[in-house]
Amino acid sequence: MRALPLAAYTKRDGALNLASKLPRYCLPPDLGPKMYLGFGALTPEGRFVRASTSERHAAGTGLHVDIADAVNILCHIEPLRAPSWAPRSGAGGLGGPVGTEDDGGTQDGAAGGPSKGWLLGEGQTGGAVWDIWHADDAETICAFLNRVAAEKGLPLPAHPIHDQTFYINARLRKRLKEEGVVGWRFVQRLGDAVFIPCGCPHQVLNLRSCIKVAMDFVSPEHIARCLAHTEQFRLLPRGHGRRQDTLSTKSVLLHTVAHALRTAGVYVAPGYALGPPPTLVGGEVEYSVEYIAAERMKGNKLEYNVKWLGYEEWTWEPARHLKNTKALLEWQAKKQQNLTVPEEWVWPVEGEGIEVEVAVSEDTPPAWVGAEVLVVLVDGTFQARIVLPDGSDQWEDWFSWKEEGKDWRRRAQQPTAEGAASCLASESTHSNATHADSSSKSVPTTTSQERTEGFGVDQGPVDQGGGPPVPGAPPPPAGWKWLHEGETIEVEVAASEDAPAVWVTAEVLIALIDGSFQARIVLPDGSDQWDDWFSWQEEGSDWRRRAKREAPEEAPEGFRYATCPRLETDEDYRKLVGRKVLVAHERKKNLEPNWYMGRIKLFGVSAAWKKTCPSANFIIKYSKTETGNALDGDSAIELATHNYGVDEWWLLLDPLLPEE
Ligand SMILES: O=C(O)CCC(=O)C(=O)O
Repeated sequence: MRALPLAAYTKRDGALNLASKLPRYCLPPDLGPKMYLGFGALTPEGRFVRASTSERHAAGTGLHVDIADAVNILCHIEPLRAPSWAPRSGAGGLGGPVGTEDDGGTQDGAAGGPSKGWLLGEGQTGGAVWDIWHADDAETICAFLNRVAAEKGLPLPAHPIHDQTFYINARLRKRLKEEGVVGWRFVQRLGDAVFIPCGCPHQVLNLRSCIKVAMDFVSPEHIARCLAHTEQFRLLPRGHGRRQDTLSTKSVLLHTVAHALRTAGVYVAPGYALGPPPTLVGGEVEYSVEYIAAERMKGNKLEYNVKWLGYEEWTWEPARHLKNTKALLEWQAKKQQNLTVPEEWVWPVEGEGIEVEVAVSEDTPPAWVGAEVLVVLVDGTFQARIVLPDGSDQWEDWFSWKEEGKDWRRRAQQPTAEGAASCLASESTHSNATHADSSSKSVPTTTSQERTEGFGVDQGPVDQGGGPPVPGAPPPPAGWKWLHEGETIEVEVAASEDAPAVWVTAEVLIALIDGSFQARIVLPDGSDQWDDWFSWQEEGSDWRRRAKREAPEEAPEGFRYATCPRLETDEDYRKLVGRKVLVAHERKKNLEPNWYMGRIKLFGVSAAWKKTCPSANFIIKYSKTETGNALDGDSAIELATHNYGVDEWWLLLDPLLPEE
């Protein structure tokens, strides 16, 4: 791997390999190296072997595209050898079910003039014949192969390239050329490195038995194609072998942007920052824990918030990752000391301004700088964001009630509500919570009910932020199903005082051990989003779990699931009219949550329909016979690529062909 050409791109930590920008807390994508053990297809007489299906597959790789860029090196070749099985005279049986390399090889560009023995000649020195087409030709090739399949009476493939069942032989290449699509055909010899840009359809035929080693990478030039292919793979039908995001493309992109901003001197939240590389201990990658800052229950598992040495970031780690560490012992000792928060202590609340003591460098004396409380935990610890007064840096750190007056202190004067019109609501709620009379009981005086009202759930998306958890709130009863971070739920929201409340989806951001949690609510039309806190007691009233919506394994009788077509222009959308769909419905008064079949009736919906579904763009017609009497008539819905899929909202159906 040290000898890879263009190391800046191809090496795992290459500066131009965007996959290298993923921080260590992300699951690394599988970039290889991978090995292709190829079986030689050519006999010394220049014929193709007749072989079993599995041997034919080993003799090459059918037409496909890869989700990343790749470099492929031919490391070993075997001499041409007469096979123990019968050689096929003239025609050969290579490739997938449609194409076969049946003319002994025709060089592209040779205008139909087959150069007899060309492959044999190449077979003396070469290992494998490659065909690569330009990524821009992929769509034309797809359409072409669909036609070829139809001509042969074969069922339409889910995707003619991603299925990897075609080999484009000389005859098909000639037809493709007549349609203006010409690829590159070349022979890979021992030691040759072939670069395959992401998105380029390619196929390989091994002339001799050989070993190739390939490594994937993500070049800045092709990240857009990687994203487009991730999306194409996502839209493939359930069970399709390529329906995976093996590259974590969006994470790669996100961290690349964060890396670029950071390099340019722009502040990037610590979660996106890269730190120094880890050390290798006994062959295992190890990072050093600087200290533990907090703990929480995630589901029924204990997790610690860890500050990593050399990184400006914390991550939540399962307890088992910290077994026997000094940091854990220190944390447990600290917890012991911190255990009881004094009754009279005034709890800080999320969003509150405090001051913390900071020394900007070793030579400067410590100074008090402003900080904002981010998360408060029930043990009296809290996380705060510290911003240097000149704006040159900001970071997050944890503090405890014990450190008040030493490491942090309350602001002498809280900012007045008049100063920040846009924050009026949250300021006033904060003052409910923080300005409890310090002579009386000092825990925040808001109840979870007050919190909810104060932050606008049920009253519309007017306020940003949300109240903190309430220390001492009763924990959920045994058997209550804990929410986990990242889970999707639904919360009740009214867009204005007159509008009826509707359920919209929200994502759980932080789940605390008292059963309260913070969720991010995003309006369906994308016009607004905000975070809010909920408690376990509010389940069923202010929030509910999302009904499970996994499409049935089998499409309705007489149909099969189709791949989502490109949906970009109005024309693309209009083409859907008349097609059958399976649509997920949530529980309604007389309707069981289920997937129901309907027909796409109309593209474009009236304002009246928009009231029932603001993002709707289609009308679906349901019939009693097709929905088991559950639905009848028209319904508005948004049909788009982002909500297409077996665990999303809709799936297209194609009627089965007679032979399927
Ligand atoms: O060598 C082969 O059989 C296939 C190689 C290939 O398709 C790749 O590296 O992407």
